Amino acid sequence: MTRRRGAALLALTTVLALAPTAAGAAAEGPEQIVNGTFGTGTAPWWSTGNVTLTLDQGRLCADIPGGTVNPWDAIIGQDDIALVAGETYAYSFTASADPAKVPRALIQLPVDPYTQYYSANPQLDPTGVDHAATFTAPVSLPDAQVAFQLGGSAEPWRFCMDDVSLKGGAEPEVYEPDTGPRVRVNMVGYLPDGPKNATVVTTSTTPLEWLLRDSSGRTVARGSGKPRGTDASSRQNVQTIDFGSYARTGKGYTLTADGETSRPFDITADLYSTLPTDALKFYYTQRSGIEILDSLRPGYGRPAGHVGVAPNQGDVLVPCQPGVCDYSLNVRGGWYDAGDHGKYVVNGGISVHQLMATYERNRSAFTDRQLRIPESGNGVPDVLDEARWEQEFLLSMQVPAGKPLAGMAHHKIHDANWTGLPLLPHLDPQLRELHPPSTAATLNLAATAAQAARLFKPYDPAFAARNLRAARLAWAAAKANPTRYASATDGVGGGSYDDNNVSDEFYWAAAELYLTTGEREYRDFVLASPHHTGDIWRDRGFDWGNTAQLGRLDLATVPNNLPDRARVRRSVVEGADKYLATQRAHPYGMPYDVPDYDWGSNNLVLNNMVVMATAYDLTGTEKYRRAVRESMDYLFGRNALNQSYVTGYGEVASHNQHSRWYAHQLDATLPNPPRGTLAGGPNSSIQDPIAQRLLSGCAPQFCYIDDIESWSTNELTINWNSPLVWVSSFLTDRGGPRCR
Ligand code: 9MR
Repeated sequence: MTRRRGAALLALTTVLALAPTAAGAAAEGPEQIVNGTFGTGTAPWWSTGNVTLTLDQGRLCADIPGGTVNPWDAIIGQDDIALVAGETYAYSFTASADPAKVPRALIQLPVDPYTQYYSANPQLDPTGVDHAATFTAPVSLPDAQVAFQLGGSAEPWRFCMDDVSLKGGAEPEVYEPDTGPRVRVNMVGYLPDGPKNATVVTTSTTPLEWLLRDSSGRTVARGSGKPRGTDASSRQNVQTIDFGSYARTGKGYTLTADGETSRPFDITADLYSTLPTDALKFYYTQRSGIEILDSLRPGYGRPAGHVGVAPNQGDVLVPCQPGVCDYSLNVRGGWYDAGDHGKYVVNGGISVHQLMATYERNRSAFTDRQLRIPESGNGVPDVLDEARWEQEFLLSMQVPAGKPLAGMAHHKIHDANWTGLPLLPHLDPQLRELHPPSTAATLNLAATAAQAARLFKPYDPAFAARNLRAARLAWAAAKANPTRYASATDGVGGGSYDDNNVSDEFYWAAAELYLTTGEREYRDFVLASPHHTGDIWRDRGFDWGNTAQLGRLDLATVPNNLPDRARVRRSVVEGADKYLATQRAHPYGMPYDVPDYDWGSNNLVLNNMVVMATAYDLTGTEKYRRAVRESMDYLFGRNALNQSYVTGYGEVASHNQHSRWYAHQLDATLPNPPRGTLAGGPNSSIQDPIAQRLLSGCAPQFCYIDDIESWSTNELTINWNSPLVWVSSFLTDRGGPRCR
């Protein structure tokens, strides 16, 4: 935690003076930092050659040069710090930056792979801030390194620090999320004719009485809760409340049980009316290669990123990684994947597919001028314009004719090294590189280009034809190179998106090519694929690495002449029945129940909802629509953390998602993510340092923190907003089932 100097410092000092024997203080270990107060010069602190250490009024100060690329291009550090595994340390320092900067404060392994045991991005300003935190060392090490990484700034600046201290014997930081009232509801609200369920965290095992009150406090309904025992996903004893018989619209209802009153919610038919456009608008501000106009997105305007203007080194003429190819490609445009500046064909594929699929499901809901994007007014539905921005990028990643592996697609393009936060796209100084072509990327291109070919045909036949040519070429190239897998170790400067089984991508691509062309080759491939008949409805849902479901869903819903089409349609309903059963058994009403939550669990919840929604479209059976509606409650607050995972929706909602440009938490001049941005959500594996520090041992639903540093639980991503787009469009659909 970091505090401004001044009043806060005084308060901190006073507390320590009044409570010298507080818990933890008695066992305080010896000081591990040598000369952290700079009373005896600057030794043993060291710096990189471009930084000269000086003493200034009893502090260590240094002028940090501008124009460096990486955070580690300018470092001040101290070596040989002993750490003991399992020991909890109190780490603190005061530091200033003029002008204000966000450097990296690390305690780490001093050699490659520089494993970080503590990492923070303190926001420093000219007056100085106090930084204090505890962490538990995961390993014993005689020679850990305390480092301040100060590089990566275009302009020079001055850094000063004092009172650097590291002491063992600290009490582990106990992180208690503020979960508010124990009655958990969909904070946004409920549909008048929809299901209405809530969950109460309680010690009671006998049915609790509940009261529904309107905004004037009048009780309008009452009933008894249903004891549900201990929920494994939260390790809480819970009861559920079903108040679905109440259907009168209104604002500011509350639900009371066990002496607790829920956050207020509405009952209204237009509950989700703004969600489809908000979720879709997310994509414009993720765009690379184009200026984001403040006139279209007030507060979000920014210069074009990666258009070959320094300090950017891309994306107009991007070379391959050394030894991968002898050409450069213009891969300008597309969407940034997430909070990083990478662009990945596999993940771009499912994202653009789901946007196009949302349109394909219900074309009438999508119009021109709907999203306020630069293309609005061109006569094409805005959702297709937005999809085209990505699809053009995917096409540009195809290996050109005459080159080795022509027709395949490069797996990804991103920075040669990871960059720090915050960093606006146009300020990214890193070298951009194309990574080797992969079969998975090639099949993502084949699938989306085939789909684009049929959807763009009425608007731009030339673009449609270009897509179809690219899709056929990609298909043939993938068939010729069926096992070129992206490497799991290719994760420096960008995510690896590795996948060693591409039989599902083959199936999806064949399905899209068949739906567009009706040709025998693709039909035969579909019919022979094990994914065509196997049970592909995983408990964990589908995602960028599991794409057979995309093919199956489209074969069930997009008109075609498959001989076994009725069976395909039935199979989707079977998948939906499975998720429905999961939801019924789950006291938080989730259609996702696994012992350990995956990275981006919220998108898996949403994708399971897509399957149930499609079953409604196929059958018109109300229980599937109800199941989708109830699942939304989880995302909007009926959960263990009592929060919404969509920015701007619900009284308490994620808003500090990990992003280099919506980095308001680190730099108050930058915005939070736009309304309608989905957070990845609880992730049992908690891979990032802040989650490891604060959430260790978490029950699945608690493995989440709305902090910008938590890239493994709280990122935003194009493939997580895409099922939100699909589902929210379904939820606002007034036309009844779509594909009967
Ligand atoms: O969403 C991806 C998740 O399924 C993987 O397990 C994880 C590790 O490879 O990567 C996630 O994707 C990240 C990507 O690698 C880089 N951009 C941000 C993505 C979301 O965190």
